[in-house]
Amino acid sequence: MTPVRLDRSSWAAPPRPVRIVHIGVGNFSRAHQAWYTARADPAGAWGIAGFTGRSAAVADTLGRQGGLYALIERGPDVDRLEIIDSICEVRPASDLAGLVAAVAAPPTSVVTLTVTEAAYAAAPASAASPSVPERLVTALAARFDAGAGPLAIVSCDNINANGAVLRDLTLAAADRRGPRLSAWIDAEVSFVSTSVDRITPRTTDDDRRLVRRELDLVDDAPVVCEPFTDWVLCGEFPADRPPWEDAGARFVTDIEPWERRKLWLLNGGHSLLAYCGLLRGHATVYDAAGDHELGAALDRFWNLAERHLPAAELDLSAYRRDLKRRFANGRIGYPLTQVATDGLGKLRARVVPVIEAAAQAGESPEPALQVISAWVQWLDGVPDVAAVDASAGELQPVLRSTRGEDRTRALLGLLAPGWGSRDELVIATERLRTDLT
Ligand code: CS2
Repeated sequence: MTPVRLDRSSWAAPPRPVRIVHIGVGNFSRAHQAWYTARADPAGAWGIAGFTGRSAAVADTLGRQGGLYALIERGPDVDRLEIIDSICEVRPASDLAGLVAAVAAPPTSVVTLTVTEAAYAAAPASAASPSVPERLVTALAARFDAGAGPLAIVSCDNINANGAVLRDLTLAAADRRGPRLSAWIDAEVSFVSTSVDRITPRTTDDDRRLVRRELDLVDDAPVVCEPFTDWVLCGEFPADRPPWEDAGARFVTDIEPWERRKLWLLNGGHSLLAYCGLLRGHATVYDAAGDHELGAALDRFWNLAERHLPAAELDLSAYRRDLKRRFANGRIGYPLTQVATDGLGKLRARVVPVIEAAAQAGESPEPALQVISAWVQWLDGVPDVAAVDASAGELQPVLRSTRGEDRTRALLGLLAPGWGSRDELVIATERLRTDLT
């Protein structure tokens, strides 16, 4: 039988009406928010208009398929495939007019974002390539002018207090355009903080072949993810929202413990395995987690982080057990090079706070500093930092002009204010260099 090309003509249900705008349609958002929306909304009342993030390629492939794609849930033993149909339009990031129109449309009630950690660094905007908050403000200004009413903006990136950080950046960008717009955003637009979790490796040709074999479909844009998923949200939805709780999302009044648990243990653990693992010649999280010495380093890091997390509500031992199980899913093959990208922004969010918490408590931060040390060492071997870090603009001057301990000092200074002059951190980072390699 000749496989059918996946597109809207081969799909029975009509496209859902667009009520959500998503910025940063990558694999993760398609394994996560789009999956939650599809699952929570069987009647098809909530469609997503997606805009790409850094890579525009998915606008073509997914756009040709009318937003449809197969999601491959890759368990330790089997794959489960389903077609996700919550995305109805896909546009490139360059389509600012499209974003403006979608956000200003009265039926739109929610804007979700997965734009990566680097987008939250208060980068100076330029007219040629506006920052994410600048684009958001342009779109919000149009909504204000259209009198289209309140809206919720939901950040789904791996940084602490992501909603509050995005709110500050957006209000600062709005202030530059005049007080009426920022007053309206302040009163009518809510910024929801969320903690998101689902391990989503890059798609391979084997995955495309699997969809062809299993579903008789030609899908150029399938997504692979682990079966586990979690979404914790905190904030108001002044318009409406899909009943995401029907798909397992949790709404809480205090997000901080949840986001810290996830950022420090899962993401921090990933970064430890990535930098130390790459230096030791491993390729995937599975390989690195199976390395005895790295497993022990991970436990030391988690022990330190755990001492600075609230124990009672978080059930940390079960969480850690679960993480070990998730990292040991050999069929996921999550590449360490994928985790290693964008280290500057990622480490600021997932490892720096653990080091600060330990230092403030008078404890040795070394189990966490080990990750920074491995990152510094790994950067020494990176030929072109622009290819591996969205914050290359900050890293390049340091990498060009420093060597050895000076470089370590300068990199620490980029990670956190004041760290460049903390001799004890510089010395320990240098000393830890050889520990796990
Ligand atoms: C990973 C995350 O690549 C990385 O930096 O740590 O993408 C991680 O897989 C997700 O946050 C899991 O929810």
